[in-house]
Amino acid sequence: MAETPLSATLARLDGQLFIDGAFVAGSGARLPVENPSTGEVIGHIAAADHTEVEAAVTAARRAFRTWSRTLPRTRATLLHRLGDLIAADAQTMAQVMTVEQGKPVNEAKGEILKLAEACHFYAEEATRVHGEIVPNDQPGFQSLVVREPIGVVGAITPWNYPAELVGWKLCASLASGCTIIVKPAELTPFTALAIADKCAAAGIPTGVVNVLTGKGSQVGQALVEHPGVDKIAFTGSSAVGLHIQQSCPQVKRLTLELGGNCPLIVTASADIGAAVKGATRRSFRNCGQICIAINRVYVERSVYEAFVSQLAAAADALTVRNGLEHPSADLGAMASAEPLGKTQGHLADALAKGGRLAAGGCAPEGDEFASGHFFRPTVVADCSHDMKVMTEETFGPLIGIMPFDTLADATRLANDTPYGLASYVYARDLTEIHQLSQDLDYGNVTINNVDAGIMNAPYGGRKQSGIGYEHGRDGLLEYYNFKHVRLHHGVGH
Ligand code: TAP
Repeated sequence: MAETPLSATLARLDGQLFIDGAFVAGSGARLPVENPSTGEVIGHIAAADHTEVEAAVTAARRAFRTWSRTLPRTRATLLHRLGDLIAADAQTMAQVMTVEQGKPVNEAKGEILKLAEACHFYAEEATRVHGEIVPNDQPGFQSLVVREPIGVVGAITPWNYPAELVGWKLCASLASGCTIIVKPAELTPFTALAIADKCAAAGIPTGVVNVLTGKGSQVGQALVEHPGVDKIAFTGSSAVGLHIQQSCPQVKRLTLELGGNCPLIVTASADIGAAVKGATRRSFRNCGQICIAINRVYVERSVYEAFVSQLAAAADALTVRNGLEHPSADLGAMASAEPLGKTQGHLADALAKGGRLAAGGCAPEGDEFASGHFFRPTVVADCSHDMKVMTEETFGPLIGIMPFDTLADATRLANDTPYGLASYVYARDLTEIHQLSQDLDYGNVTINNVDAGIMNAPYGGRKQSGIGYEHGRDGLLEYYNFKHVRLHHGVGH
């Protein structure tokens, strides 16, 4: 078969680790990586062993000495170059993502281009981080508060956004002067390795960026426990986030971006068409495998049936296809059998407890779908809070809906969760809007839109959804320590 840019890229990255500026064939066990649309093995990752983890940490520590002192302007130039190289190769990088993760190529390309944008955003922020001069209580003293990069970052990432969730940590590290070791999800290693390839091409100095593949419980855990890693930047499930926090043997900086169970409230004052459009996008994009996916909807009773029927029709209209062969499909395959099984379980639970199936509920029919992890976008109405779909993160193309009578009821139900990542409101009444933006106990509240994560605003969760922020100036500051320099100069005595 003729070699394509996709097959050439996969062949080049197969079984590789990226340590100290070079790709090296890993010496540990090979683990297969499957295309979730077909079940075909597209390559293997090497499970990094103890020696390889040590080599990456040593390289990152050594590189930190010079990278942390490199002028911000120089780091910014390299980040801009990285953004340009990623954008220039977006099509092939998107195809790599599609064959390991399942999302359609056009959606994957959008993610790659957002990664390129993040490089440019952080490049500009890099030159604007400044300290403070703090008033003193005696004459003759000056207090400077300076910001210094933390050190070596261990970045542990999930499979749902294989480029952006690596990218935010990578860009913040590069901008701040930290060095980084990325441990991507086992399901989606090749996107991370392709990003490392671009870092090398951009001229980012050796050792500043490293990628170790392998199992989270071994390679990820080794980074968590390593005294040479100064900060863990983790995105993933709340269970693993808690485990990382509890198993870290040294005091270490942590940012934990964890799971969600995100509600949407639609009041009778809302533009129902806009609410349906927003719910369709934020529930089913990437097959619902988004930490900020709308999992559950509370609709004021007078507009409840209209909302249910319009959302069901919108869900039925979405196309589900193999995302490599059909780049513009709405949904591709789910990333693996695990989220698909959880989705089916939550659906069965809801239907057994009295939920009404309004759309979907099964895999699409046809040979194209026989070997992949496909599922139709699914809407269940008449739900209650004894159902998993309303109380647990499904992480699949399933949404539960229930009616409410008072705003206080809707708010109570929306906050009835250990999570606090994102919440959504559609309403046009100004009092309702102010009330809900005040009362919803979430790190993100979006009103009459469903895009919580913009690059220049802090993005993070509360409660079991995490600690710390990514994006924006606040996200970048997570990669710095403060230092107070109190200087006695004697002037003014
Ligand atoms: P997890 O199972 O938690 O895995 C995330 C990463 O942690 C993977 O790289 C995994 O490696 C690694 N890992 C597993 N056990 C580990 C351990 N003991 N020590 C160190 N690392 C370990 O999550 P997932 O299933 O990939 O992703 C879905 C979850 O991520 C959802 O809950 C979703 O809400 C959350 N998420 C949150 C956000 C934000 S911004 N809050 C964004 C996206 C996703 P392996 O792949 O090898 O298991």
